[in-house]
Amino acid sequence: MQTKLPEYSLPSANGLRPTGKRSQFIRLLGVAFLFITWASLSLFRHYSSRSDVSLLASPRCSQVDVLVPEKNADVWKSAGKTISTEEFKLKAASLLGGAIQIPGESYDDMGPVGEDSRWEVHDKFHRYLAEAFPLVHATFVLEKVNTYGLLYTWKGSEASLKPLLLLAHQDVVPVDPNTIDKWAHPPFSGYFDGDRIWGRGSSDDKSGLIGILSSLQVLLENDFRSTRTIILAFGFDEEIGGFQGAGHLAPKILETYGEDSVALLVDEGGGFGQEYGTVFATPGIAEKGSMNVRLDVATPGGHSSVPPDHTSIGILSRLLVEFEDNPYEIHLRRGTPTYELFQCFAEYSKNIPDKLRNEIKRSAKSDKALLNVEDVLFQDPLYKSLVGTTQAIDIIHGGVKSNALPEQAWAIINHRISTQSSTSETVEHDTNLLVSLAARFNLTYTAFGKDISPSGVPTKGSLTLSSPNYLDIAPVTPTTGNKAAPYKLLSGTIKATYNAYRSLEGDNIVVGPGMPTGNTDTKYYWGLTPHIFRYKHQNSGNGTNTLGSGAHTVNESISADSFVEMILFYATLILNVDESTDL
Ligand SMILES: *[C@@H]1O[C@H](CO)[C@@H](O)[C@H](O)[C@H]1NC(C)=O
Ligand SMILES: *[C@@H]1O[C@H](CO)[C@@H](O)[C@H](O)[C@H]1NC(C)=O
Ligand SMILES: CC(=O)N[C@H]1CO[C@H](CO)[C@@H](O)[C@@H]1O
Repeated sequence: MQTKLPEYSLPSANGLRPTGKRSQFIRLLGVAFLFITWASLSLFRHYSSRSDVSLLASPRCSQVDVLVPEKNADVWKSAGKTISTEEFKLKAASLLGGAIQIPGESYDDMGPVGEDSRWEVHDKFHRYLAEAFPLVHATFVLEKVNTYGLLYTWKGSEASLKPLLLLAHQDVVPVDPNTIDKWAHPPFSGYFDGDRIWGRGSSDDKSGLIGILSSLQVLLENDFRSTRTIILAFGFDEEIGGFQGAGHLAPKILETYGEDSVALLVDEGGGFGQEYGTVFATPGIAEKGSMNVRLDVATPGGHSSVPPDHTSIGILSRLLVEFEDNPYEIHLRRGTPTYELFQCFAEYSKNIPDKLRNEIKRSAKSDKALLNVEDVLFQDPLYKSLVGTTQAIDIIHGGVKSNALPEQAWAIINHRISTQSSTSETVEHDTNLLVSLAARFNLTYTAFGKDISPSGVPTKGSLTLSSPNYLDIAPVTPTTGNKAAPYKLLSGTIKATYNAYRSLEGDNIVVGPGMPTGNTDTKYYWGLTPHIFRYKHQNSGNGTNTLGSGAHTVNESISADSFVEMILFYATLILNVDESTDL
């Protein structure tokens, strides 16, 4: 991380548009795939009472029917047959294993493409893909964007239909060399033990990338001919913000197809899993915003033998205490993705404690019940963080010598902005918070480009607030109403895949809105479609292990069965989207 961030002043929030500086910020964002389902479900454990409640139809968290390809039924059946063989599982495991063996680690201090040789490993990865998926490479046109970004296009026979866009990323987070001996199997072995495929990227996100290509390879082998254009965009630096990969791929696609030109976009994200008897899938339909706020305090220097009452460091400390003493007020609000997901739990979790179920249901009308639900849910800090605007003082700097008064001191506060709030609200909140302290310390006060110094006080120094970088909250993907066709198609596809993989009939998996705590490459794609889904059909089991797959840590692995089901999901999705007349 750079210690000196670029400075600029923030315009009114409505005027915020992606800029180079915004992109630099995106680099700083951690990417987490802690999806809401598992957090919440484990919370429900705090309640011990259990009772079985049958699934009842309800207007809240309404579910769609299983959606099975019809026009493409033959392709789906024959591809499904291939995918369900033991031979296919072995092949899939070996394809993923081979991909894991070509690391592609993204480090925070990566230099530009062409200058930093660490990017070059992706060349080898590209050669691997071309060999592993010959039919895909014979069918799709492949363009390389900013050298390592992969843009695959297969023009459908019907040019008037909006394309399907599938995303995944080639890069992985680095493996800490000190942890290598803690892995059950070496992190870049791609070892398949007959049950799981091991290594960095097995879950995040080489399974997505290899899963998408495998599904297309199988569909092509089974004579699929696409009506709708299919675009695949694989960035190569998602783990450090995606600026060089998705940051170049998205504008390129936008240039070719225009605004709002894509039917739907699916990127990595939430999966599915079971707790208390009900299986939930939680595609991410929203993402929080993010903003770094820098506080600069400047005061006159001098010898520390004749100090003022407050040095710049002392003043800065007091300002920071003010932040921690006044965290953002956080409330659960109706209509937000998190709240609607709780409604799904109340509606469909077979064994959720009655008391909590009733309160969640009552909260649709009763403010008191809403507060009760909030009380319970906010006992888990993860929830509070997901729902509200957070603040973390992450960098502090000041002083150069033990006998010299510090002329400058600065700190950076990282905010993750609630989907219920905005960049401008965050700016306003932080500005107002320090007004009286600026006056008390007799400082001139410049906040986000505006001079709001108190008048008539002698100047003892200056306080400047600025935002070196920020990311607005993502537009929320429609899940209800007349714009929800893509969400419904995705939901029906999830159900069809789940059933087909297990030879089940009827409704066996509930789909509800999810949200990641961090950001994905989708942040670059907002202009292409409002229908952005962060979903990977990955089985998280019984919800006991939040990052069960070891993503970003030791022992990252994926079960081969789960990977095969993921491939079936992509194949089903591609066929359903291909024949849909609703998109
Ligand atoms: C990784 O898995 C191995 C084998 O199951 C286990 O011995 C080891 O403790 C795990 N490492 C961590 C850090 O969980
Ligand atoms: C600010 O200025 C006022 C008016 O001169 C003075 O009374 C007060 O002590 C000053 N406060 C600080 C912290 O210097
Ligand atoms: C989704 C999933 O893997 N659920 C499992 C949870 O645990 C029960 C009991 O072991 C299994 O039967 C489910 O398949």
